[in-house]
Amino acid sequence: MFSLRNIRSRSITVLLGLIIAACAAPAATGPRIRVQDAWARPGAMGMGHEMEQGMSHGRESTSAVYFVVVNDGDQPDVLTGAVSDVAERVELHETRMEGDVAKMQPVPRVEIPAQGRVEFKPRGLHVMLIGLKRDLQVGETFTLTLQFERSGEIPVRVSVKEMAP
Ligand SMILES: [Cu+2]
Repeated sequence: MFSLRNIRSRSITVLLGLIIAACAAPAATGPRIRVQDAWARPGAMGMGHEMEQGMSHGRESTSAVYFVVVNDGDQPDVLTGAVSDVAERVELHETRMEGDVAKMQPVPRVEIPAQGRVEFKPRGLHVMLIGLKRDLQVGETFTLTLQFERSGEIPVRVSVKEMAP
């Protein structure tokens, strides 16, 4: 027989079912960025430093930072810039070969694909530190803050070391 009690208990069952379904739904979507193996070349303040196969930024002291950006998320993100206390300016650069000559050029943004990784490495993408405010000596560390379109600012600990042979 049809009863009020029956309806109520059925609607509670439906409600419980909805709650359980909501809890079992996949976690929030979006990029999940982490940065690995950050290192920089040594550099001396106030001294032009030959970079990237004889390239230099005039008489300004420079260094370059390399790392791997990993995105474990299911959506892409974009690296749009970086800042650091150790340099006047920080730019995203890419080295390209034009014949036998390595040329650096600024890149405005670097997309990090979903479930993907992008490697910043010598003769490729790098973060350029221009106008060093202090010497960067082998064995030291400093902080570079990477700016992502969606993930915001991510501080990265960078070790200064000589380029691997
Ligand atoms: Cu550069």
